[in-house]
Amino acid sequence: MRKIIHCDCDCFYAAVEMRDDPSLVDLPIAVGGNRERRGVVATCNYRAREFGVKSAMPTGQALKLCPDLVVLPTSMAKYREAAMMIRSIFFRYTERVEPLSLDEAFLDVSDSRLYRGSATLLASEIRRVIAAEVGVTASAGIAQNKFLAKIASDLNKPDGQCVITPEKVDEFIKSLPVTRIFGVGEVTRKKLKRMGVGTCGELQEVSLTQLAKFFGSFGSRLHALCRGIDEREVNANSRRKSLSVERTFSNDLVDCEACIRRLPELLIELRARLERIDSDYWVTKQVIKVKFDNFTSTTLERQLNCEISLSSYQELLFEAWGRGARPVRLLGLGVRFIDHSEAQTGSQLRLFPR
Ligand code: DCP
Ligand code: MG
Repeated sequence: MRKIIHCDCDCFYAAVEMRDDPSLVDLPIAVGGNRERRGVVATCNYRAREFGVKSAMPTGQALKLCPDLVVLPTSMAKYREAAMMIRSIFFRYTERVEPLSLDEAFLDVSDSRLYRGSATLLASEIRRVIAAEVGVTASAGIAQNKFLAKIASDLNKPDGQCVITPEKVDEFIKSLPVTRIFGVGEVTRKKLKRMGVGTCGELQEVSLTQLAKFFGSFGSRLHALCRGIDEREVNANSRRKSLSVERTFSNDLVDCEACIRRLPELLIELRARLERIDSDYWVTKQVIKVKFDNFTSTTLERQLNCEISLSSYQELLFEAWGRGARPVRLLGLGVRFIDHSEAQTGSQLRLFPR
């Protein structure tokens, strides 16, 4: 039986800002772009969340919900520094650390002898050290696999932790909404709903054959996850090869121009995601994905000569759209990476903008 800890900082960017200016602690604060420039909230503290403010919300809307909201610009260098300190704390306890983004990671502590092998006590210790040395709080989930640990870390946020012991898994998973399964987005959720499935318990009633028929290879993964089974290793060397954001539109975009109009918002989202991963990734390609109303899809990628830019996504989109030339239900925007540590001195490689 493995022991996995998923550790995730609480309102991370906002927590760093509150640490550096304690007068902010009791105020509702958000970090992100300002209203005038039509920015979005990257995150906000828990005080602001009481007003309904949340990540990815336009700052203008956040200020309507919470007129006293203090909006601070992002200071990525500071967040990165805090993130690196946190990461080095993880490595004191195990080498098997898999960072997911700046503020979260999986730790496989199966072999740890500290605290007589109690992952629960180990998680509290790690959280205590992070608070003492970095000055921000983190929450943790402890379970036998990554899937359950990640869900658990959300349950007692902020500054809390939750253990799902092996004997509790069956009971826990039964009532879990299927939307908590990574990869179950709006489209899958609706499909499942039509099948009468809303929870993992209900999903367990659907046969593997049926799931494979409806969801292809994702079907067998659903079959396992809804039973709390997840064999994925904590992979300390895993490197991302790509990153993308995509959106399915409730109304199809009628033509190429309508698609192009949606690019800026997707690009903002992509840039924010890029900032949250390590800085030693080099972007080598820009990728665009278009899914048409007849469910055919096409992707197009292009080597990057300089920074990622709206104009080159526009060009790619224009070309990709031309392959189907019909209404579009989904647009995706992405990049491919080369790992900095493997990177040769290629003339076409550039670090993405910060
Ligand atoms: N972030 C962002 N844009 C988003 C989501 C997050 O820029 N749409 C940034 C700001 C967050 C950080 O990434 O501080 C970590 O993301 P989390 O999803 O872990 O959110 P928080 O740590 O802010 O809050 P929580 O306490 O819910 O984990
Ligand atoms: Mg977090």
